[in-house]
Amino acid sequence: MACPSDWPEPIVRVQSLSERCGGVGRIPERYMKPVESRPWLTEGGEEANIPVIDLAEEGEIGGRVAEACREWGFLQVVNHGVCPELMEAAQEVWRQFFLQPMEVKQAYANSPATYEGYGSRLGVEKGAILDWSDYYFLHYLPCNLRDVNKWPSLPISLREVMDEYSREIVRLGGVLLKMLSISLGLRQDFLQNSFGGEDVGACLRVNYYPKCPQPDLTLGLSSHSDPGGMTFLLPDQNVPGLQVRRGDNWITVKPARHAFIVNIGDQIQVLSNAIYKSVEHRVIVNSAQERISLAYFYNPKSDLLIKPAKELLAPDRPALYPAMTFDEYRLFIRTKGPKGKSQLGES
Ligand SMILES: O=C(O)CCC(=O)C(=O)O
Repeated sequence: MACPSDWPEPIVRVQSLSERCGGVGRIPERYMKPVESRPWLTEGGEEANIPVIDLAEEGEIGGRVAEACREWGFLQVVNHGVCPELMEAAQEVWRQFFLQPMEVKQAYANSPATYEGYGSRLGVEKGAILDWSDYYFLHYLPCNLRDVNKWPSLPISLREVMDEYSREIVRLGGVLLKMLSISLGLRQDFLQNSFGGEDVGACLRVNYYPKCPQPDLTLGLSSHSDPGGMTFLLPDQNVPGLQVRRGDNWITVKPARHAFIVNIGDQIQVLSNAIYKSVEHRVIVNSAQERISLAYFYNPKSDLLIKPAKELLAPDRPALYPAMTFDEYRLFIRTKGPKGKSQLGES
């Protein structure tokens, strides 16, 4: 199975739809979710928030990291060593990119063959109900997939800022993998080695959620779990939107200042034999403000077999997943688009 080289229908930029309706009116039917998937924006917000972990804290944080990964599949890390100015610059260059005229962005229009570039849909199912967002997708690692000519050339500082930002995310990925290995009772280099050592994958999706005149009928990004290893999300500091599933509820994340929101992806759920959970999340939109987030996916080398760690198996805890490469695995989401956790056999 391979991804088709073109979209099944002409691409419509959500930003153009949003600008055309000027914040009032109706959204096209293609963006209206079935009633059971719509967000309930008027409900009293849950007070809970995902755990915040201070990486500079003295003493034992492993227990709290383990609890967050078991119970939430999500945590926020602060004092992670990435300079706040760099985080702000990364947000700002992408804001400037999306504010440019459509012709400039169109030069980077993507296709489902690799998804690299400027996009407006995930999945290639004809007639699918779409999400209220545009995005930009690019590869950083492995080096042979990195082609900076496919990164926007404007604003002028974007490539330099994103190169530095990417290096920092890869460094932080190593720190977190070590922490997760230890907290699972494995050798500290276990997860890094399972991911391919130095040969990990790293790619970025910058999500742009335009203002939406009927936010209660649609979603910026449908419920999904991340197919890869681990995600480092730089949320919009000013506009909430990310919701994490907690049983039958959706918790709206309140980002801590200059935090990264880190979530466990499906590959770590597999490697940990479901001790750590890759949890569904989704994004709501609003009629007052657009929102930008940077989701950096830190992934295993794509042709390595990923399977539950034998150290975590026992007669009463047999392997829950078959061995599979990440290449085979991610084809599911690239063809079907975001669909809960159905790729892990969970409904
Ligand atoms: O925009 C967000 O807050 C979340 C984005 C996300 O879940 C994704 O890009 O996979």
